[in-house]
Amino acid sequence: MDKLIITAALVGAEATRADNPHLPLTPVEIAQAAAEACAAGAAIIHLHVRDAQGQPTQDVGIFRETISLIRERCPAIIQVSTGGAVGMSEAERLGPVALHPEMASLTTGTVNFGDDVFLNPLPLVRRMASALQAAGVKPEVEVFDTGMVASALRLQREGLLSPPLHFGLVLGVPGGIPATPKSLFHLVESLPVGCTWSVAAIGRAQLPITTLSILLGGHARVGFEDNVYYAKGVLAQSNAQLVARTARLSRELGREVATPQEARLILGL
Ligand code: KMH
Ligand code: ZN
Repeated sequence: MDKLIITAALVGAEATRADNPHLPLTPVEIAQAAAEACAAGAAIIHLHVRDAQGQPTQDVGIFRETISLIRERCPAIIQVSTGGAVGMSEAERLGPVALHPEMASLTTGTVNFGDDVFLNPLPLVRRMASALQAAGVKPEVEVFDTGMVASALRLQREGLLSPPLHFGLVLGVPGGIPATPKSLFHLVESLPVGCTWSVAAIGRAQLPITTLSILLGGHARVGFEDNVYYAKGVLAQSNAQLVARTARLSRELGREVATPQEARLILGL
């Protein structure tokens, strides 16, 4: 097995300070959280940013400032979100790709997202994949449900995604694939030979499902975007606390944790 690549999803678009008062919101807070997460074992920062009101935004200036502050503080791989928040336009979502980050997320299908719809019709996904290719940015194919793996393979056949693909399997979004071991086994069985894959799970499923990924040879994503609790009824103190637990568990299970530089080699960056 490769060393474990831990991704820290620090803020996302949905969590609020009411959910967890330690949620980082400003560029400086996000950069500080990134540095702490990196020191605790994270190799990738999955990056969303917020505006001055704490609302999700894909503003290029805020991304630029945040990325620059992160780079001053740590060597983590930066993976910008192109999902943004539900309802954002294609142009907004693609905004941070202009900054040529090393990676960007790319969701390959539409999914119910709680009471909302995270809309990703295939023509839109094709245009976004093409934009990532043109910018030389490695996609993490975000999979919220089974059909999204098949759609990614279709885009690969069309030449819009280049193998080896890297997948981010996100389990437990209300409307997406449930966060169960059976669902994870099913997704993993449907992945193409030679790909790399990381697992995220929402809420209380984050700990058991990412731990299962460590055992199965996948990578793991943790952080406030997906879960703000450390244990039942106990809020996490920081993203780094969640990263540190994942790193500790992995080492206890006999799997070393990748540095950002080792992760670059594993992912072919
Ligand atoms: N906030 C979700 C609607 C991504 O970052 O690419 C989409 C999302 C996926 O978080
Ligand atoms: Zn995200």
